[in-house]
Amino acid sequence: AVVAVITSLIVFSGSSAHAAPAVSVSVDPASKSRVGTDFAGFSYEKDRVGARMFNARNADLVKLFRLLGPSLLRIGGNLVDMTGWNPDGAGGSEKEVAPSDVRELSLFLKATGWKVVYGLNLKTNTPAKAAEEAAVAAKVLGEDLVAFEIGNEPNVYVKTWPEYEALYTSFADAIRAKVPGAKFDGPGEANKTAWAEDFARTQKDKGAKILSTHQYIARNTEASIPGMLASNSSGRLPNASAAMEKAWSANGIPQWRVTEANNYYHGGAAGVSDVQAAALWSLDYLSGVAARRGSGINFHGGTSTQFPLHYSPIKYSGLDPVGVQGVYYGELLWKLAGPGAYHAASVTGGSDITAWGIGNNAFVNNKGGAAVTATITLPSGASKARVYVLTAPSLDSTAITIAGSKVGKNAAFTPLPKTVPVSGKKTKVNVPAHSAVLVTTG
Ligand code: BDP
Repeated sequence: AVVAVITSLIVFSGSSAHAAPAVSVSVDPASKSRVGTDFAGFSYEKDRVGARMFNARNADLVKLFRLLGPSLLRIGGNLVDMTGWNPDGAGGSEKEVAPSDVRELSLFLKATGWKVVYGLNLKTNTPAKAAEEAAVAAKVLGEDLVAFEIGNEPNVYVKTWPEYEALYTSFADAIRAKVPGAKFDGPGEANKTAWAEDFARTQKDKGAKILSTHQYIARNTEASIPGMLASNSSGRLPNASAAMEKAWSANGIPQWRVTEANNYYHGGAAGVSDVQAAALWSLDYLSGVAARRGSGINFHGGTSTQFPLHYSPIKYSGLDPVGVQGVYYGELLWKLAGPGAYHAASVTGGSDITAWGIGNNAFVNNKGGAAVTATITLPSGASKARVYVLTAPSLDSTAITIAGSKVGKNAAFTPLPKTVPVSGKKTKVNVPAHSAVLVTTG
């Protein structure tokens, strides 16, 4: 009788769970852009260099960077314009950066394989001092230096483009005089793109390599999971990506990039910025920037002396990582697919589902509350695929896993992706509610 009861329970649960709603995902074989290895990066405050957060002996941090990399670390934030440069300093101070701190950063970059965009103080500095620091940074960082960024979000303290152009030029000219061939990114406005066209047009022949913007959805007093998840389909983020694509493509500057971003500014909000919903949000944002032919996003994080950074991909106690949070998992799932060509995808059926491809790999991002069965048409054929599910018990949960594995504070990550058959270009996968799935064929 026990056996009969168990059997009927199994049969009952099998039929009541009936087939999850069917969704069709068709990945466009054509591609207009490429996802490089450094697409999903990080952004940190400048004072973290003086504090020596970036040192090759910080073994857990080195491993957490390596798991996502090699990628691009952007150093800047509000603290770039409050941190001094002391060519004779002993180093190890949050207040000022000294040459030995830059050497520590360089060893960290060597240990992780990452490169850096190095921010210089604009607001409380002189062109001569910025040029002195730039010369040391260029010498110490060598090939690992991608560009200098002059000031953080200058639109907050400079009113007009002509004023900014004059100020930027006085710094960039002084830097170029000391560092021939110096490369720059800019203008890096906060939540605006008004100066992007002007910057691309006027600076592309003067060493500007990256046309940049910084984007957040809104202030943290507005933080909500539904608002965050909706932010990739309308509003500031997609509008800014469209404007950046336009300014970049019309003016022949090598690339455009979101050199600093995260969900809600003023540090984000616990329970929104650091949970499963933030992982799904970061994936859609990465896809949105790739669709607009951007070269990547530097998600802001680490720690700040201004306020807690709840949105930080890596969580810290002092200078040491204690674990990873929502945005790190989003960046990691993204990284598991690349590098490769970016492919748009169409989705029929279901709600709150987005999809795209990188190379011959596909993402299905199910923000909705219902599990679905997705039939995916890949860009090309394959015989089998591996399925990585990024999931958590709920959208506001921090218990996030990818293919059954969490990421430890020491970057321990042991995913066990399931293998599924591919017939021609088609494969079928289950996508749980509030979860993202990556199907890889490589
Ligand atoms: C950006 C700043 C960064 C802050 C962030 C925030 O560049 O330093 O941490 O806002 O407010 O505008 O969270």
